[in-house]
Amino acid sequence: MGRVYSITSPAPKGGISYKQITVDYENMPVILKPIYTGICGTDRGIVKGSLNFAYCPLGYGDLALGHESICRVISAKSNKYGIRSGDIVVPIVRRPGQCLNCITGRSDNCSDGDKHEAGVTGMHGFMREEFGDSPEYLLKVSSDTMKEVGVLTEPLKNVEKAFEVYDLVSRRSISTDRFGSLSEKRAIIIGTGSEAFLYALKCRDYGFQTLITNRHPIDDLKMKFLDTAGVQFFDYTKEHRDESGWDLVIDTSGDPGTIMRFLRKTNNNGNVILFGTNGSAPATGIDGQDIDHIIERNIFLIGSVDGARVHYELALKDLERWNVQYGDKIKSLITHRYSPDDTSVFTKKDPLEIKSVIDWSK
Ligand code: DN4
Ligand code: BGC
Ligand code: ZN
Ligand code: ZN
Repeated sequence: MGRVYSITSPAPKGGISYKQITVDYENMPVILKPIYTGICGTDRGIVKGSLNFAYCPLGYGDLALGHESICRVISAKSNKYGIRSGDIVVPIVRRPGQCLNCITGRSDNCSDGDKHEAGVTGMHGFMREEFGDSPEYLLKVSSDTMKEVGVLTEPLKNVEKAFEVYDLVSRRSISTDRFGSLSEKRAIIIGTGSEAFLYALKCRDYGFQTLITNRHPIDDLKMKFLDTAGVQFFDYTKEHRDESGWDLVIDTSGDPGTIMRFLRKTNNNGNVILFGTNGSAPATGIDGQDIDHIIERNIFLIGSVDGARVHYELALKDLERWNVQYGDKIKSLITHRYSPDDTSVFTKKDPLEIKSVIDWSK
């Protein structure tokens, strides 16, 4: 069975444990061994007990964690998806229920909530020495160069999905500038975690003037990375860079007060993507003027979660392209590598972290 990161009673109690839980997988058609599993705000939120939507699989009092991973196929029964022993794959997190969106391949837009997510909602995750899966939920990674940065496929697929929604809603008006581009349009990303960095790269691909902000300064390594990508950082508690307003606001903090601060400076026909989730964030006040501002300026609020297979595919393509465009820099997004024996990564976040991964070869 080997090592499994699991937690008991995800919410409201929370708390990481490191024990052997028995999950039968031997009869599954594909057996996988993780190469890397990534850690993000969702894992830490579950461990802290602040994500009330997390729950254990039916019949279990524990949940094996892990939804971001890149794995080696140890063995595979013959299948029509071309998954073979030795392949490198990224497993899909969300598993469909019975609603129309789910049965048509868009469980990211599940209509009744009756889906499951590995390591999050009712399904054991990938932070296990070995686990089993069905081939239809595995995405083959063809190039060996993606073995490392491929672990970013899962977090990036969320960004791809959010931009699919952005593409749809931004068509309601002319969203480009006088040159027909976005070079005079301004995007702001709230938060400086791994998802925020991926959003920043995507905003640059779109051609936005891209800024990223937090309530404290960030270290030189992060600054250097942002500099390479042409993204500006500012600490909003010290500086104001909102004189000409925002055309796109992307929140990864989940903090209502901070969201409102930037929403109040959103331009006509602006879009606000709400992405960060933090059930323990404090309440904030919204008054009539805020509502008027949203209405009179045609501001569109987008809530976006998860992504479908198509977004995993887009994410892989973007990572391959960025790997060429930014060279080794893209690898530097993975700042920390932990041994599976070290559970501290779930409760502490090193200020220098962009993406922490567990290296299962350790
Ligand atoms: P993360 O690394 O915890 O990033 C959150 C960022 O927000 C950190 O840089 C925080 O800074 C920053 N932050 C917190 N409060 C504030 C504030 N008041 N003002 C400015 N910045 C603030 O998490 P992540 O990058 O892995 O994910 C971002 C969020 O998206 C998390 O809440 C996830 O649960 C959520 N998420 C949603 C989806 C989805 O909808 C997918 C993946 C993640 P500091 O506290 O670290 O200094 O599909
Ligand atoms: C995952 C998504 C998932 C979301 C909410 C995120 O960390 O990337 O696939 O839908 O958490 O559970
Ligand atoms: Zn994640
Ligand atoms: Zn559904």
